[in-house]
Amino acid sequence: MKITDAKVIVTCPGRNFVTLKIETDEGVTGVGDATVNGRELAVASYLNDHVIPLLIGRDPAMIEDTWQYLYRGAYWRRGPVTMAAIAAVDTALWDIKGKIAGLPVYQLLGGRSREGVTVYGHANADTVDGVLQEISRFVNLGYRAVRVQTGIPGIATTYGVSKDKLFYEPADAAIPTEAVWSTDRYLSHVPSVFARVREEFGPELKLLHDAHHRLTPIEAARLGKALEPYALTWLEDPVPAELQEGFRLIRQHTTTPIAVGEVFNTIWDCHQLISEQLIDYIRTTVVHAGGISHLRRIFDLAALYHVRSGSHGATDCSPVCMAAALQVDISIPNFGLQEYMRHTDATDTVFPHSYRFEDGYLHPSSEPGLGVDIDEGLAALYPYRPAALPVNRLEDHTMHNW
Ligand code: CS2
Ligand code: MG
Repeated sequence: MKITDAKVIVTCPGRNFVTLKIETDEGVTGVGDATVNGRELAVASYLNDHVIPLLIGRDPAMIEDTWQYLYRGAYWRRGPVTMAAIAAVDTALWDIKGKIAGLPVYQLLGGRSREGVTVYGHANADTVDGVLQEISRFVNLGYRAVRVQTGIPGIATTYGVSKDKLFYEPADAAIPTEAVWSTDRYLSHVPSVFARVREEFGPELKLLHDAHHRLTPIEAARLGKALEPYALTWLEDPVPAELQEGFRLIRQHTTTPIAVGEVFNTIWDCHQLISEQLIDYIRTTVVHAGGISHLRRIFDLAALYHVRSGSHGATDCSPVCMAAALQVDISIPNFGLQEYMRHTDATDTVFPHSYRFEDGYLHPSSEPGLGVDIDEGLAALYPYRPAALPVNRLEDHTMHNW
């Protein structure tokens, strides 16, 4: 069997997505998500100019050799663009392998390890009362876990509080919009929000919170300690994670579990965090961390150190990424949680898929392959639209982390 062609499809059914479709001489095709929010065209070019010419004529069954070829052969290894391109190829080849075998990919990864994939939704609002309403909505939809994000008094807008409640698209302008941030206001407000949430919903509901890379380790330690009475499932991205040993300081002060990794793209980005047990959940996902093959390596390393998965699943992870992530989630032994930010109806129509939400779980497709495709005709109706993620400045205008 040979790869005969591959194409990059950029579409914008409400937000931009980049999808790789690989074709073979036996008519079997496979798809892979290559979307990096705000850098979509960079990945599209990397695929078109530096990857697809190398794929033509290769045996699609040689998934590992192709991964190693594209990784080691790049010379300039790692990084979000390179690894998203490799991820898309890897995912599409697993899709093809499943179709050839007549099996869903999870059967090639060792089969099911659980009935369903527990997911969490995003409850967010400007006010605490609004948050309580949103949490009720997700509980009534059957969610067992909810991420809680609120507005901060004295700050006009903040991460995670979206206009549209079912999905969240922060990349809202061609030139980054600028938000203002105050760590002091944030730290003095958030614990009171979780006190109200626990008072309203009791101890059972799994609660999560995303600090979105905005604190220093001692600030994160202070927040983690303040949140201990509310028993969060995880505090996410407390600090920018380039300094992996910086998490030792957080660990010294708080038992609030830590989740990190959505911006990581290789196992080396999280090796120290995992092997020193500085985190409790690793949030790497298919599209950003080298595809199904590399994600499995990360989760297998994590399993040695009691670290569970908690894969990123924001709106900018396409249904192709979600379909692939669920094939991994259902099979690994150390699954933790899967983020599930729903997509617009237009997106779901462009990407027909057979995973489904039921009773707080996502259930992966059992069709051969990944159980997702892209309708190229429909995709062509939604041309690319320049969109960048916001930037964040402190109140004195100093650049901060968004
Ligand atoms: C967030 C993401 O879902 C999350 O945990 O961190 O929404 C993130 O802000 C976006 O994926 C960025 O494109
Ligand atoms: Mg996050």
